[in-house]
Amino acid sequence: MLIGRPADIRSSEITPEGIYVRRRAFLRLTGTALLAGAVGPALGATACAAEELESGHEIDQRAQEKLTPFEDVTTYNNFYEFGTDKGDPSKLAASFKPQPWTVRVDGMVANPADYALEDFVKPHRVEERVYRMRCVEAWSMVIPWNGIPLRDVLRRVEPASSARYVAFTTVLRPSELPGQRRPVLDWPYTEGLRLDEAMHPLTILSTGLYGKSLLNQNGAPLRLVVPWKYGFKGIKSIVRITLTDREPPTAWNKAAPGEYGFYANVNPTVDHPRWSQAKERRIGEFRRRDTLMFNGYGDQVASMYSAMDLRKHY
Ligand SMILES: Nc1nc2c(c(=O)[nH]1)N[C@H]1C(S)=C(S)[C@@H](COP(=O)(O)O)O[C@H]1N2
Ligand SMILES: [Mo]
Repeated sequence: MLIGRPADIRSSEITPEGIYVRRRAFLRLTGTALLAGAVGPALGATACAAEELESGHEIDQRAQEKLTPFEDVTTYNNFYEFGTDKGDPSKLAASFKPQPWTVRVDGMVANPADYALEDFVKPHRVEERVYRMRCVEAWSMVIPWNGIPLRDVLRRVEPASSARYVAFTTVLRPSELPGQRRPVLDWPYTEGLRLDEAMHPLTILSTGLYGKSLLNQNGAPLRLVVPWKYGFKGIKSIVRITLTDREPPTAWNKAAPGEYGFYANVNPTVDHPRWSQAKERRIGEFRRRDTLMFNGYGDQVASMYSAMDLRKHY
């Protein structure tokens, strides 16, 4: 059952972490799931999961991974617009104003427009996706996102047949984003995907996590989530989405092209010049884990890269 936008969900209806943990197996088996928030449907989902598990359904070992606690997801962040320390965003983000918010869709599309965020999200089902997230700095989390598939949005604006890439731009607002007053990156932060990556069903635009609207430090009110890529591809606080026929410049690639490629697929066999990518530290755990090819989503995404040398296109 799908309810509305996370913003519509009353705090009394927010699913507590314990219920999220019990719903996990079901979420993995279906790949996506039900709305965020309401406890009734969540319990229904748990019952379904139990039935499927007892009937001997194949269980993905990785389904046993625990969700990263809300506290860690919202206080250990990379969002350089607020500063370069992991604790800066949660400390400095309170004065940022994520509403009202407008998203410009332009470039090679049949329907370019400036959308009020509500209108942008409203036509789409807000789904919950529990994704493993992997930062290029070799730490990882498991996060229950709420969002809409990017491909639903793109189909609605109708990319031209000549479009091959999607470019994204973060808001430029140095008065509220103190990090933008210093030339740490070439502001505003930009990112991009190839059109097939953008249309992949795993790729979402997130509006919330743990059934609540995104907090500013996580990229309110709208950010990209691409679970098989390093975290820096997940651009936050998006104000513009542009369809183009050229690979768009991206903030980290411009800053250090030898360290951050355009593709940035999680790959334990291709090291970053400063960090091995073979293992990762799951936030909240002590022993390091092996990093999985494509962050564990290879069955679903590897075919998009079969003709590419992933050492060259890192
Ligand atoms: N605009 C913007 N988006 C950004 C970043 C940033 O500094 N600015 N950091 C990226 C990096 S490196 C990571 S790992 C993720 C972290 O997202 P989280 O803090 O919600 O976990 O956001 C990505 N999106
Ligand atoms: Mo990152």
